[in-house]
Amino acid sequence: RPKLTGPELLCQLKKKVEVTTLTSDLEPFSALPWASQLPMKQLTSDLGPYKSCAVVSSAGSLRNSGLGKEIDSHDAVMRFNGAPTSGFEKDVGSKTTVRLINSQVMATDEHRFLSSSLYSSGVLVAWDPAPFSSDLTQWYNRTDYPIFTQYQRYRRLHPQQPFYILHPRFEWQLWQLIQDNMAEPIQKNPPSSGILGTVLMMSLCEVVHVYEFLPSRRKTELCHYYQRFYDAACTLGAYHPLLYEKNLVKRMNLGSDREIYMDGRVTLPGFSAMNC
Ligand code: NCC
Repeated sequence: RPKLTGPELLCQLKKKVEVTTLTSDLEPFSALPWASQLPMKQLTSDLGPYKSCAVVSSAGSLRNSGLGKEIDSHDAVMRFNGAPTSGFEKDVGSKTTVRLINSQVMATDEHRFLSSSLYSSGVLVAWDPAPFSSDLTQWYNRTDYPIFTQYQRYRRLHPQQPFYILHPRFEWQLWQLIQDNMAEPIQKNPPSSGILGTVLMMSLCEVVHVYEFLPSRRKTELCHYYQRFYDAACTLGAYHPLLYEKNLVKRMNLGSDREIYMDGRVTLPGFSAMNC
């Protein structure tokens, strides 16, 4: 199989991976009593389009980056899981337009998902590592973490806040694209929140800047910019095919290697701005 160029990869991504969310009319959810809590429309038809967007990884290398102003200058900013802005504004900014969270964050006590104000601003998007090619009923009856009970609880507490759930098909379409472009077999676990969110923003924005997903000169074993916890696996991956995701993003980057090295910044075109 020939190795695709950056532009070819981008076009394949646009063609093969569709950002899909659960809607209230989707089976089997439509038959459930709480189905009306799900949005009526797709995230991609409710949100944007934006001109310029920032995706802020939670990497420890954001510490002392001074990127806050630059990040906030974008029209929309995506953050992940429990990543805070308060106290870290200089390095990560303060604007949050979309927060992508995994089901573990929704369901484990330490994150205080139902009570913390961290989650109550902006648009929420949640995902759960669904089994590969499982149908929705199978997944619903056996989610990794109780994403649906927590979703219903949260929606009752915050009925006005937009809150979407990613369709597992999107996770596995992206996983397949990563696998199709790697020489070796990769682990059959869904891609990380970081790459899921990057592709989500590519479908909403003309241009997407991703910060410290590809580590800069500040590369560190510090896992998150907001916690004193050290583990190189946070940057290199263990459960997620993170190294392969990063390889792909490196190939798709429109910016220079120097921008990665100095600022940890990658520049990707939005789907609407691509001529495929
Ligand atoms: O760590 P996490 O991700 O919340 O980080 C969000 C995304 O930023 C990128 N990242 C992060 C740290 C780092 N040093 N380098 C990076 O490139 C990754 O793309 C990452 O996806 C997740 O993907 O949802 C993840 O969530 C955590 C954890 O569940 C939450 O932080 C809540 O505590 C996972 N950690 C564990 O399960 C222990 C992590 O594997 C992936």
